[in-house]
Amino acid sequence: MATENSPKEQNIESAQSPVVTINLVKNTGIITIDYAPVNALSQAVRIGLVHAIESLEINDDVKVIIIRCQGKTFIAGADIKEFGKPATQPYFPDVVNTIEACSKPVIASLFGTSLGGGFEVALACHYRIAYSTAKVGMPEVNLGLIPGAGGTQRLMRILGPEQALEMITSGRHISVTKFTESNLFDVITENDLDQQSQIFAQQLISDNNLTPRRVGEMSVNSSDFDWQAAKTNIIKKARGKQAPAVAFDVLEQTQKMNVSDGMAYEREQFLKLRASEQSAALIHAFAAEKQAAKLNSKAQPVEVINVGIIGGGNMGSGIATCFLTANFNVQLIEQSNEALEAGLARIKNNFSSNVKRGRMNQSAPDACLARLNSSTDYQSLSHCDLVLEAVFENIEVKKALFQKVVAVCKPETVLATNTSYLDIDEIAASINRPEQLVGMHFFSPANIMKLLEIVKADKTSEKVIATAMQVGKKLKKVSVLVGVCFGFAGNRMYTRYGREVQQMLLEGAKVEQIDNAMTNWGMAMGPLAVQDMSGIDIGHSARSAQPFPTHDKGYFRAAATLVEANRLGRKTQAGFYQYDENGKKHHAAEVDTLLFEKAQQLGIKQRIFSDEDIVQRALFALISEGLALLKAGIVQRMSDIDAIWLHGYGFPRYKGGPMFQASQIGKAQVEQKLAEFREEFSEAIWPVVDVDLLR
Ligand code: T1G
Repeated sequence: MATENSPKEQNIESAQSPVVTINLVKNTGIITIDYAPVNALSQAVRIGLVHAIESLEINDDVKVIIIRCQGKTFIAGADIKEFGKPATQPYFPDVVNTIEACSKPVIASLFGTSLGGGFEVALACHYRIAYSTAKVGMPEVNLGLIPGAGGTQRLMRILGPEQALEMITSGRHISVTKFTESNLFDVITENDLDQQSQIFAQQLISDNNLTPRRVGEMSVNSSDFDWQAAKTNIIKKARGKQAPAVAFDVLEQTQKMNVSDGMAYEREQFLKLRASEQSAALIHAFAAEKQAAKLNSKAQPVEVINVGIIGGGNMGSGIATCFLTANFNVQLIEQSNEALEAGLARIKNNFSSNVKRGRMNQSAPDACLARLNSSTDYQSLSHCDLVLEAVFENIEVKKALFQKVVAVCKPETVLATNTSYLDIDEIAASINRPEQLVGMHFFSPANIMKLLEIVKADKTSEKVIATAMQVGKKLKKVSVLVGVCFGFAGNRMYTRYGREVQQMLLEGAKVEQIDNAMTNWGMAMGPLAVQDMSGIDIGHSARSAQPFPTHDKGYFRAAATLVEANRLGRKTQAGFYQYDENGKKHHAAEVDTLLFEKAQQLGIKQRIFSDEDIVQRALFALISEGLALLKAGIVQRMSDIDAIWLHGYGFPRYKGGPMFQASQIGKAQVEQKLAEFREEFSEAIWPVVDVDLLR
């Protein structure tokens, strides 16, 4: 936060590090960290900080020290780019201890997001001043870690074990204004932060209040805290993640220790987690998301302000909700006034549910809805920079619709289709500006799911791709660029995964066994419960529009059998499971019989499955299809597939994604397992793939 009052009076010395500088202003030594993009604690920053503290400590002109940052945020944590490399000195806990041990008061000036190691620096300072919009958090659990430089110790001392555990095990970023009841911040200000920090420093000097106030010297007040209840709750919420339970253990074990013993225990546990597969997977997931947003081209996006959305059904209204939330103006189009009313009602309902679930504050929907217009007339799209269709999946309907759109829109309007399976090249070929058409494939519910596949058709221009990616970023989606094929990247892999699940049902695996094996492994939902939820007939009719693969006699026959028996899923209270009037699912004996009979009829041999057999079949189907997609250039990079699976299909983040799993298993073993499946089920079903693409 560079302001007019940024300290620039007297540069007393240039620090050893180019990213940390020291200035002297009226007996305050001001340390400025300037390391874009987020002032992460790289080795250069750590060296600079230690040097700055040490040199200001021995400078007799300095009475108080302020640590501040340049750019858009205070320190956002350890430098994730250094993870996986050998640790370098000065080690971060030593840096933090040097700050706390300083004999002169040190003030931290917080703005933006002070996270992880950044928040630990602030906790080691003797005073904390925060800008009112600042947030703080310990997001280490999201990387499979716990705070590694005294964060567990100092936070527990300031906030008590309950709040500290909540922050550390949830990883949430919390507004500083939520801490007005605690001693975490000395000042929370809406005024110029540098000026306020200076005023605070001058007050300390004029009061001669120059003895550092160290959090590390406080004791922990945990007398009436119910550790056992907290543990049960944390383990339940962790759903397979290790780090929250380790964080709990560290706080519980160290509550009576002094800070240095507590930090030693914390460090020991931190280093164990650093070496864990879960942490590697979660760090991979973080990098995969950032990487997915990067395009190879230098094309500049066009600015999008006005967005037309055609179709106000579940998908269209969800998409409209996203755009409105992200400050775009939306023009909603429907075929009739009744359909329009229903679409508007869905959008309003999405906003009410956002408020109800605490995702939005009470007044936010009104501002969003004020940017929404609606019409049945395509002419009202004439001013739109982007027009996106979300009508039902019929290529002729979509082609006719885009004819009407191009007749009224500007030549530079970006045209987007939200199809899940249709051939975008064919739609593009039907209009006179194919370079303007792109796929923007949202996942249902569109206002909740983070994934957005940006589909590049043959003729889509780079500018249009860049625009779609930028729009995705503004919508706060994880946008991944993919090419055209049946189902694009995500649904093509999902089809392969579903195929194996269906096949296993015919080979004798039971519905509950498959779902439990997959959810115990970490998938958010079992694949068969998912099908019941979305409607078994939906996938069935999409598949029926394609030629049936003649080499594959069991191809989705389980689903077809259920559709024939009118077991369509939750909507008929009968699918792979039976549903009671409260929507609770139960075993469906009829399904066992139907599937057994179908298997007999098809001549498919029955076998006993272990949970591991089930997981391996499903996972290797994903790996195999992922490698095929990479080879065909449908995705740019292996990690893009992981980003897709983490955000669109409930793949456990702590397992990194299917391709990360493949890398962990290793090329040789992947090759061998795929060969075994090929041997058993034929090359047509388990084709040869290029395992060398694995990194
Ligand atoms: N290290 C290195 N680079 C980082 C980074 C970090 N910690 N955080 C963000 N970046 C890069 C990011 O890759 C991107 O780069 C750019 O900054 C902008 O990010 C010892 C163990 C800070 C809230 O987990 O939550 O401290 O893609 O696009 O939406 O206990 O990034 O432009 O090349 O996300 O404004 C704890 C993770 C580490 C913070 C900014 N810290 N980062 O969000 O921009 S562990 C974190 C974030 C730790 C100690 C431990 C967000 C953000 P590029 P962005 P944004």
